[in-house]
Amino acid sequence: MNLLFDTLTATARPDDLLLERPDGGRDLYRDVLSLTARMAGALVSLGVRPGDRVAVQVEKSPENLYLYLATIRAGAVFLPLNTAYTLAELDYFITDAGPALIVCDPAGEAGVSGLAARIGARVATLDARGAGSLSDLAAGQSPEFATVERSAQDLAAICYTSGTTGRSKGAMLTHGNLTANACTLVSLWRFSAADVLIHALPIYHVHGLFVATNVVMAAGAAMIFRPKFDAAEVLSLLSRATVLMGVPTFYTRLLDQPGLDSAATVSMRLFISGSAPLLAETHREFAARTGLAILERYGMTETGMNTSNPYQGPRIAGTVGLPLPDVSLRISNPDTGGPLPGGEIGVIEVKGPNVFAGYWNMPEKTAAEFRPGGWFITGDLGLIDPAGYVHIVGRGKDLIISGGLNVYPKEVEGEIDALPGVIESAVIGLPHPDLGEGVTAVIATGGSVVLTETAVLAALSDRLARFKQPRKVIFVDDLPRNAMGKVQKALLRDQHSALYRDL
Ligand code: MLC
Ligand code: AMP
Repeated sequence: MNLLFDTLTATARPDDLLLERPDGGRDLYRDVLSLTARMAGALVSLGVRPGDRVAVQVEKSPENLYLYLATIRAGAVFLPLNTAYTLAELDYFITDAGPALIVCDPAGEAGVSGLAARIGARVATLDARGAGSLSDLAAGQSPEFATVERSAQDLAAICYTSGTTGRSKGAMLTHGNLTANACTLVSLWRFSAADVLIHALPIYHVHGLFVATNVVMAAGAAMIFRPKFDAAEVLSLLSRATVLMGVPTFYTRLLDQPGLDSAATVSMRLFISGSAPLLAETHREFAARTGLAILERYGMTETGMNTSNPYQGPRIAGTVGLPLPDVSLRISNPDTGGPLPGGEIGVIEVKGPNVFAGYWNMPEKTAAEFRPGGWFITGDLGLIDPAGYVHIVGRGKDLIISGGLNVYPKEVEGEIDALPGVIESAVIGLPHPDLGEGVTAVIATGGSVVLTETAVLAALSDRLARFKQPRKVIFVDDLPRNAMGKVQKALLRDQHSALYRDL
């Protein structure tokens, strides 16, 4: 058996709908079997063997999803990459992961081929409409494929997640991790074959790729598959759907739609939010407009989902709910790892079948992020209240979350500090009405200002993905430091907290 692929295709009947395509076409579960067979055949003909990595940086399309499923079916390891990454960023992931095959957009083929040649990888293409050399090759393959045997410990995916220091780390997710989390969520969130999910998230991160599609498929449910989030369009789709999964920005943008009310959401049974903190105010406004309480959950690339507000029972604004039934969660002293009594703030640690198998090629980093007994240190700060609900109160890690995407200040600071005229920089996240946090650079120039915001942003444009680039740049003579000489980011955040207030 192939644990993940079999789990994702076991529930539905062949004639059930899997997805409505962006052009209105309908793909049934039966099509999934033949399309992924052809795609898996194409992978094998390109030299992909079980255990090989298949790196994928392509626009969202049903074919991109089938490529994920075909990779799993062929026993290989899926490695999704944000489409916003520049070639400079891609270089690191490709070199680190050593994929056998890189699938990219035809527009990026020339650049990617240069990287691929260095490591001896093959290249195939797939565009936003699902066309390209990979689809051409798949079209000539058999609609039958002998699915490769895979069990719980085998790798299914590597998802890169940036580190607080140093370079990104590839979180190794196994068949067991993804299957356990999907099955737990199907039952907790009461998914059934009758559900229709509006899928408007990207599929290069765990939220859109695993939480959304694995849960839908494990339940034999359907999805309306959109290339990206558009609030007006999602509003118009609500009457044909039952569930939406999104980051908080989805909900603040939906609230800006005058048509969002209880009539518009009458067929919806569940709105789920995660990947970044949902403001209690957004939760309340949404409930007031629609009569429905958004269900907030908490997860990470390394762990999938860890906690969720209940399906039945109070969904409490500002909390991420209770640990999932098969996840153990504790709060520890960040320095010693010692247990803290209920109600005290410490670092959140988790353990369970959802927790990843370690970082690709980084045994020391892996060891450093686990406590004895297999507890994974999330780096998030939180507490457990008397009712057992987990509250996230901050981050021990220096991380900015913009529109649900993680930005590590150190990476941005490294690029800025290399620019002429910069003495040093501090990159901080400031409250942003649309993105949750806006990436902001504070640059010390020692008083001799020759740099402009435009020049800084232009210099970063081919170095960093757009979502990592500062929304605003502030120039100062010097950065504030504490007695230990450490830059006082909290002070900078306080000083500039209103920067985006009037957007
Ligand atoms: C796009 N841009 C962003 C951005 N997304 N900038 C900052 N932060 C973001 N998240 C850029 C665009 O390139 C564009 O650049 C400009 O901002 C405005 O674009 P937009 O049209 O307003 O953005 P849009 O395409 O609508 O995207 C916003 C978004 C999207 C929030 C809908 O980013 C999104 O779908 N986010 C979800 C991310 C996600 O799936 N996270 C899950 C990670 S998994 P320009 O140059 O044109 O101005 C995880 C674990 C867990 O965290 O628990 O789930
Ligand atoms: P990623 O590395 O992209 O997987 O991001 C995981 C991080 O997102 C977590 O460690 C948290 O800091 C944050 N996160 C995810 N869900 C929530 C949530 N509901 N509330 C607050 N933070 C969240």
